[in-house]
Amino acid sequence: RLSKAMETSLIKQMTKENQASQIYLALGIWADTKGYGGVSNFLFRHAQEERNHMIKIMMYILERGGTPKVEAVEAPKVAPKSMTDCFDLVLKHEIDNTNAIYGLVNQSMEEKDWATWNFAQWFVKEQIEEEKLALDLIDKLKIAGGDRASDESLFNLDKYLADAPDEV
Ligand code: OFO
Repeated sequence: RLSKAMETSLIKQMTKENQASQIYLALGIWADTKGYGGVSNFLFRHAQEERNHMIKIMMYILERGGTPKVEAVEAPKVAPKSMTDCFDLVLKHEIDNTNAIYGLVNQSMEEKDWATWNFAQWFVKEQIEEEKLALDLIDKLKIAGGDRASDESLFNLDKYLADAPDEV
């Protein structure tokens, strides 16, 4: 059974995933209004993924005899100045989330809650993927010419992201 402290931390992480989902939606809206339908489609799909992460934690809390809570999330304050800025925000956000996951791993070790430790490993692995994805985006944009990329290369990047396969 989950300790009260662990239940609280897991609920906090649920909220963080929900917040992440909103941030990706906001970034996706920004990309769409700038005419990058492929990037926005990619970000919207990622928003869905973050929501799935929230649900995954919710189900785990229930499974372990705890009571999850759906908390309020702040309206995302993201206003990218450029595509580079947009992708930098994605990376910064994912690094911040990785740190939060490490916090859960530390707590589970301190409490010798091996079930939660095991559960959190899925997220540790997922964060490797998510950071890699964000770094890839930044690299691809750099290759395309960064903020001075030609319309054609941004068009190609946009198309590439529209077709990028979904992850878990
Ligand atoms: Fe983007 O990550 Fe959830 O956990």
